[in-house]
Amino acid sequence: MQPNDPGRLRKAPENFLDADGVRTVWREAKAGRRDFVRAAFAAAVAGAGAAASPRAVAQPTNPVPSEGGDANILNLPEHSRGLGQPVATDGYGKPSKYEANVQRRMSPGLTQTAQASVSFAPLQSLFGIVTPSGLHFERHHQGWWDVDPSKHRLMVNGSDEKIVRKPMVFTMDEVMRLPSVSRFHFIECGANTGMEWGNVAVPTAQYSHGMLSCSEFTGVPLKLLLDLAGADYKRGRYVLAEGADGSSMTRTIPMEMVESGEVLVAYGQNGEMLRPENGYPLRLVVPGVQGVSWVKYLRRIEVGDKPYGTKDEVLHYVDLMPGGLHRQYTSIQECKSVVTTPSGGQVLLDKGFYQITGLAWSGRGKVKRVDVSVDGGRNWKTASLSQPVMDKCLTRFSLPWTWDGRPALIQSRAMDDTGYVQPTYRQLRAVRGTRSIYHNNAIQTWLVQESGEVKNVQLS
Ligand SMILES: Nc1nc2c(c(=O)[nH]1)N[C@H]1C(S)=C(S)[C@@H](COP(=O)(O)O)O[C@H]1N2
Ligand SMILES: [Mo]
Repeated sequence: MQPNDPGRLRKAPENFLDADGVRTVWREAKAGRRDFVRAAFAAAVAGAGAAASPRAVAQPTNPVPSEGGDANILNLPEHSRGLGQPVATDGYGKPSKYEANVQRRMSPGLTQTAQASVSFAPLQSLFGIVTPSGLHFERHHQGWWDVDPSKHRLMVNGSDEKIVRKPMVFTMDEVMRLPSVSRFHFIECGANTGMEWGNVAVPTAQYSHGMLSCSEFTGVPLKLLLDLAGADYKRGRYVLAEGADGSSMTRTIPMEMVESGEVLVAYGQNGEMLRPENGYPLRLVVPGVQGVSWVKYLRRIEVGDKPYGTKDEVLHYVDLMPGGLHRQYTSIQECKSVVTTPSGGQVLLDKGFYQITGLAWSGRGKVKRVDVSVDGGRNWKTASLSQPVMDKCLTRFSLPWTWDGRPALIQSRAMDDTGYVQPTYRQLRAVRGTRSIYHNNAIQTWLVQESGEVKNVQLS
């Protein structure tokens, strides 16, 4: 479609604000001030350099230069006249300085400590489905390490001598000599969107949904390592994965997942080695399963005949249900989606054309369909899905929309190839109550106000 009335959009405030600015947005969002975005933008415009300011983003594109002319097209800029820079000799490329505010960020809404342990990916600033490695979200239970790969070892053993006949210790070189596969998968922390359970309207998609990332992972199927070590798949129905950091991160993985060939012992992420924050030099990739099972700095796999019931399974990552029951061992990330544009913190500057776009995913398979509503779920239109649509991977959806300038309630609702449909908050709370932290996959609503400002709201 050829949009002949292009609407103009300001990006989320994170793109323009420094850390202090983000904290201000947060405080004002929490205080419920309707005009917090406007205030933040005033500050941002005053503070930012010309090229990075929202004004630059909002430049109208006139077919004919207006009276007096647009200096930016009439005058040859310096970079068209002089000699550019020689090849970048610092050995590793960086984003443009004008993109410096596209950052993963700690949530100013969480308790700030010297040892911050979560950062969120800036979903509202990203295109396609792959998260650049430097913007991948982080969650560290005991801080991150840059582990020396020449000293790193992976041990494969059994809970007794018979369950793994030939326990083995692999060096990185040995792991990397084996036949490898590369696959695109999302990773989502089970606590992603956790604050919304308590109806805390975090201001942007970064903080509501940013414990989510997607990469091409390269590694060896765990099944291959277990085969080499002579695992007994009749008795050995579970594996325990252990990380080499101080958090004693240990999780039970059912053997069916391993036998399917999906679980990877990965060293590659987006074409290069894993980043230290993401588990360098080795991490487990458990497609569809909540992030905590993707053990980083992976150093040991034990095969056993029953679930291990480790601290991160019985004490943590447990959901309090209505009636006081605890829900345990819920590891799969159910079908979910979020609109990233327009999303909280962004501002629509004009009526007219916008491309509504966002991300959908399911821990059970492929995204089959995404519907989008601009009236809070009364009417739905089916969005188009960008190809390829992959298994347990982020899927980009989009729908053209003409904003008439009146308030709109924007939602997306994903369905996966099992037929499961993403629930509303009302449906989710009817089953799960209000006291959970984990596994919130409810439909997200963004309110576009008449002013064009977009806010995080929940429909009851
Ligand atoms: N060894 C180890 N593995 C770990 C963790 C950890 O703290 N230590 N955190 C887990 C949690 S809770 C999540 S959500 C993911 C986060 O992965 P990322 O930091 O690469 O985004 O790693 C998981 N694996
Ligand atoms: Mo997590």
